[in-house]
Amino acid sequence: MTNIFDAILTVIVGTVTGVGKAVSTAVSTLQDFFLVKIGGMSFVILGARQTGKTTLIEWLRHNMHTLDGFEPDPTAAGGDIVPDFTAKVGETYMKLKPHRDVGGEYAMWEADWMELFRAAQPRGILFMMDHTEPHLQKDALNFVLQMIEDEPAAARNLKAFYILVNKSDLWTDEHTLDEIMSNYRNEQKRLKSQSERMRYKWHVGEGSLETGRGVADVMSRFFNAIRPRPAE
Ligand SMILES: Nc1nc2c(ncn2[C@@H]2O[C@H](COP(=O)(O)OP(=O)(O)OP(=O)(O)O)[C@@H](O)[C@H]2O)c(=O)[nH]1
Ligand SMILES: [Mg+2]
Repeated sequence: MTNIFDAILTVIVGTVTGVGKAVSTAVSTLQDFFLVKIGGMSFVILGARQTGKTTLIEWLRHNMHTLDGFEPDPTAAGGDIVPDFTAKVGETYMKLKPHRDVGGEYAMWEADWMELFRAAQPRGILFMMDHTEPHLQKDALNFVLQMIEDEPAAARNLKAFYILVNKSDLWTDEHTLDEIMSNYRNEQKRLKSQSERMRYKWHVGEGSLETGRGVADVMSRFFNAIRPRPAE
């Protein structure tokens, strides 16, 4: 088994006002400030195979610029190492430490996802989906909901569960988001009742990492939902 701490995305986050174009200076000032004032938080990116987890990390790494010619291979068991990077989401600068990017094949759920969840005790779960294979994605979503249920210690920091239905460039002409999500009615009911009981926010958003459409909006909302409130 790989060291599960390698699979955590740790984020240090904050808002900078009055920042001009000197992003690198701003980011280092911000890190000094927020490392002391706020500390870190963690979120995990889960989702069935080939839904865009690796692409999302790459897109954040490129400060949310659309990616040309990025053609990832499926992420293998144990994951891939990703170097640290900084990214800006909305007005929020982040230092991300994505030690490892985990894969979405069924065999990895029980092993990699479960241990990742226990070790990360994440503030946020970003669950990636697309318009294909509803049976498989339903299983993946139920697996995560059950994991939250079964692992209260790991779920205790959870503030937000966001679903991102990716690849809208491929489905938006034929389907609405509601049509796609109608395959997941029971799961959404389950998510709603669990979120009320455990007091986390949930949201379903859509976007395309291919064109960049919609994703920045979902990510800003997500980071806002999991951001620790600075001490008064
Ligand atoms: N058309 C389109 N393709 C996308 C989009 N986002 C990702 N892809 C493609 O979808 C495929 C899977 O993307 P990955 O990022 O590897 O998905 P993953 O979730 O990391 O996959 P696993 O590691 O196998 O679990 C790749 O060929 C991507 O180029 C999108 O918004 N639109
Ligand atoms: Mg991957």
